[in-house]
Amino acid sequence: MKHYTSIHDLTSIKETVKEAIALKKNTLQFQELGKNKVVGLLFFNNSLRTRLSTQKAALNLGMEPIVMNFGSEGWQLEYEDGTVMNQGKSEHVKEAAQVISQYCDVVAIRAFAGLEDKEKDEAEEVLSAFIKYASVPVVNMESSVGHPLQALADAISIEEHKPAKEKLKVVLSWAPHPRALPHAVGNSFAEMAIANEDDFDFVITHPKGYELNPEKTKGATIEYDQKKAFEGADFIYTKNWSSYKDYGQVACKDASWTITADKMAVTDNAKFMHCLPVRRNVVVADEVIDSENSIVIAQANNRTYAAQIVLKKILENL
Ligand code: AN0
Ligand code: CP
Repeated sequence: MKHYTSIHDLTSIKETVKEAIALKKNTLQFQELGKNKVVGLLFFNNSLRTRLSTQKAALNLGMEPIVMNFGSEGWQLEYEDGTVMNQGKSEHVKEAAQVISQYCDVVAIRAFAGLEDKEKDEAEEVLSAFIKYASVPVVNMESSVGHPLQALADAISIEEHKPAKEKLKVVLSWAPHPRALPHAVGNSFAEMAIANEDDFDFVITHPKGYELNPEKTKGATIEYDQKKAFEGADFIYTKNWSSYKDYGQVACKDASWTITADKMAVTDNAKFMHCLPVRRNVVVADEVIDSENSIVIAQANNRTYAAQIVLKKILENL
């Protein structure tokens, strides 16, 4: 594998999940693979899990992680070609990406959607510029439209916590949030779940008008009645996203979409999942996130092994 920008960069999600679970049993077995190799983690936005778990993954592989926060520490980058740079931006991504490639064997990038200009977000300005100008492999640590390391960790978590059933009912439920959030987590979870359609009966539930990009959800069942969607579910994956149609707007803050124990009661003893960070008692009630069925902490732990298996595949191909 060269770059990891989407879950579809994996030859097989199923095989990768198996490999990650095997890796978990002996996390330091590939220490030689990353020896004298550097991964540069570039953050254009905040992070807790991605930042720490990707560093941990690199250390487990014997790599040296170096981290830079562009939001507060880097020069402001210009992305447009041919601009007269006489405004706020100090450096063009053309130079920045080539320079960083001389210091790093792999570059990983977090750059959220701006949620103002749909076309610009869908063009993945930051991620694509690094793929274009960097001479080393690029890993997506949540871009405008995807969070494939999260989706891989989610797939690992489902495999580890699934009941013994032929087919699992996996539900992605929108929940309210005071701020406008990106579509990346929802998109990547949907892509992963749809790719697993032989094993998952995948349902997305959200208020009318909150449809994600239909290209990302082709093959999923959309159910506007949240309680109906929850019936018989094995996994409830919750996430807020802002409107896609009315791009970036918070059109609904309806508290009746919060995940509560009475909704979980209609599931088949479903596990509760969320990528974190989560706003308690807005997105999910304490009684659910603190319940035995909540696997959010185990899910966050799997971020390390998702990143580790991805970095391992990239190192093997250097
Ligand atoms: C981000 C999002 O919704 O994309 C990161 C989630 C991993 N969440 C927030 O900004 C709260
Ligand atoms: N789930 C996730 O990506 O968390 P962070 O934003 O804290 O990295």
